[in-house]
Formats: sequence, C-alpha cells, structure tokens
Amino acid sequence: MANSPSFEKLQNEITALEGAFKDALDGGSNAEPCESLRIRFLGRKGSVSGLFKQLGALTETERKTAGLQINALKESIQSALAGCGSSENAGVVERTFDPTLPGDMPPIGRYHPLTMLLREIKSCFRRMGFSVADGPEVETEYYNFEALNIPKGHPAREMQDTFFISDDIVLRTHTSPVQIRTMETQKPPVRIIAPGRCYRKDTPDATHSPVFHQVEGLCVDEGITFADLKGVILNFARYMFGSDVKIRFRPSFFPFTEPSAEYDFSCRFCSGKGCSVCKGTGWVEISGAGMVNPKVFDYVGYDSEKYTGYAFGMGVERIAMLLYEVHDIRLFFENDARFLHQF
Ligand code: 2NL
Repeated sequence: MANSPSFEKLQNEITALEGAFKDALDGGSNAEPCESLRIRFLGRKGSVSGLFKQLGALTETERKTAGLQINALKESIQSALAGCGSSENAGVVERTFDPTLPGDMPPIGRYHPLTMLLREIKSCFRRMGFSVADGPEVETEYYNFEALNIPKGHPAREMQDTFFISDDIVLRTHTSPVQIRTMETQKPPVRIIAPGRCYRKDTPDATHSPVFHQVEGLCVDEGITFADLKGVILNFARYMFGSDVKIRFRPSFFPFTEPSAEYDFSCRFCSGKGCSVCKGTGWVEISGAGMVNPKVFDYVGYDSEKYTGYAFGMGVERIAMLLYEVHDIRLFFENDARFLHQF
C-alpha cells in the first residue's frame, strides 16, 4: 500500500530537522548557546514537538513508524545536549557538589587494648631504668628450657603443653629466652623487660588462650636483692592500679629462680574485703618472681659469685582483664569490633 502524502512530508521534515540540528551543533564560532538550542529543538513549541503534532494525520501503521523515528531523533538531540549545560529545569543552576554539607568522616581505627596496655607497662618500666628487649617467637629447646634449668622430664617440657615445630624447635612458652639471649651478649649490669607473644597448648576457655602475652623482667648487677624486686613490683602495681594497692609475696618454686615466689595484688574490686573476683581472699594472683638461679648464670657465662639478680613474669591479658573488667580472655583474640571499640 502506498504511503500517504502527509507521511512523505513528515519523512522529509524528520531528515531535514536531523540535518538542521547537526548544523546548529557544528556552528563553529557562530555556535548557538546550548540553552537556546534546547529551547529551539526540544521546547514545548520547538521543532520536535512540531513533528509529533503531525502524527495525527497519518494512518495507524504510518504513525507507528514515524513515531519511533521522531522519538529516536528526540533522544539523540537530548543526549547531544546533555553534556552541554542544558537542563530539564531551565533556570535552576545544576550543582553536583554542595560545599555546605558536613564531610564524611573516614572510619578511624584504634590500637588493640593489649597494645595500649603493653605500651603503658613498657612506659612504667622505662621510667624505672629498664630497656625493652625482644627476640624470636620460634625458639630452640635450649633457649626455651635448657638454659633456664628446666631439665628433660620436667612437666613444663611435655609434648602436651608445648607447640613443637620439629624435634628441638618450639614456639616459645615464655619470653625468658629473650633474657637468656640478652645475657649471652651483654655483661652486667642488665636491666631489661621482655614483652611479647607466647604459646601454650591449652584448650581455650575463659582464662586460657593458646596465644597470650607476657612481660618478663630481669635485673642483674652486684648486690641486687629480693628487696629490689619488691620495690620494683610495688612501683609497678601502683602505676597500674593506683597508690592504694598492696602487694604480697608467697613462697613458690621455679627451676630458674631460687628463692621463688608468687606475687599478688590486693583486689581492687572489693579493696581487700573479699568478692567474686578474688574468690573471697582479698588478693588476686599476678604471677611469679624470684632471684635468678645461679645455674642460669652458669649457662650464660655470668660469674654467680660476683653477681645476683631478680627476675619476674606477668601475664598481660590477666592484667588487662583486671583493669578493664573483662571476664573472658578469648575476647582479646576474636577481634569483634563491638568489643574493640569500647577501649
Ligand atoms: C611464672 C612467672 C617467671 C621468671 C619468670 C626468669 C627469666 C630468667 C631467669 C630467671 Cl632469664 N627467671 N623469669 C622468673 C620467675 C617467674 O614467670 O609464673 N612463670 C612460670
């Protein structure tokens, strides 16, 4: 069936308008401003609108074909003008950046509570004249046990307590090897603390973690006594828990110290009256300490006739749990942000 004259006329006008728009866009130095182009071609009384008005005079099939053509032309003009400052809301200045809005705060991280506590502990001992030493976490049996006078067959050396890497290589079970290594390379006087990560084959529960942190201290010189040890521990206790805290030492046994003691701090939750944290005793156990066993001095080549020294240990998680009132050690290692953000 032949097309109607109105359809032929509209076809010509569509082609003409396409050309006219291209010419207007490529106008060179006589280029028309975008807004004026938009009004001329896309405005309510513009050229494209004029084309749509002619659809009414066409047959149904012609209207379909021409409608699609005009729509396509309209879209191509719209997209050509999109990048050129034209706007559907003429007169409204388009802003993609509002300088008056408050900025987005970047999420800010923080130190792990154990890191913060370790820094405080180090700072306390630095003030008392100690240096901070470190060493490997993977150790030989010699440094972890032998040189500390822990003989073969001692329960601490059993397979079920220690992570073995191979026959005589272990994950250190305390930071004492750092102190042995320091004594091997440094003559007295020695005043160091050895903070760091340690490993023991424990099944995790509220008070046990196979990974934990320890700070050990060592002081060796001529004339060092147990009284020096008590002074340093008391100073540390006051620094961490306040000037009212009391300390006590109970006799104990370790192969690497003689005499040996375990030391307690007075319970800060009940001020010594007795509560659930101290199980009614008024005291909470911190760790062990003592005078360095002369056999250890023999291993590192120190003259045990000339020098004496004290050593002590402490569990960092244990102190953190008392300070921050955390009742499950595993929380320090799960890295749940809801826990960490409280510090
Ligand atoms: C604990 C507390 C302690 C030491 C660690 C030590 C280190 C050297 C020599 C002598 Cl190099 N002693 N460290 C001393 C007493 C206690 O740790 O309860 N350990 C089982």
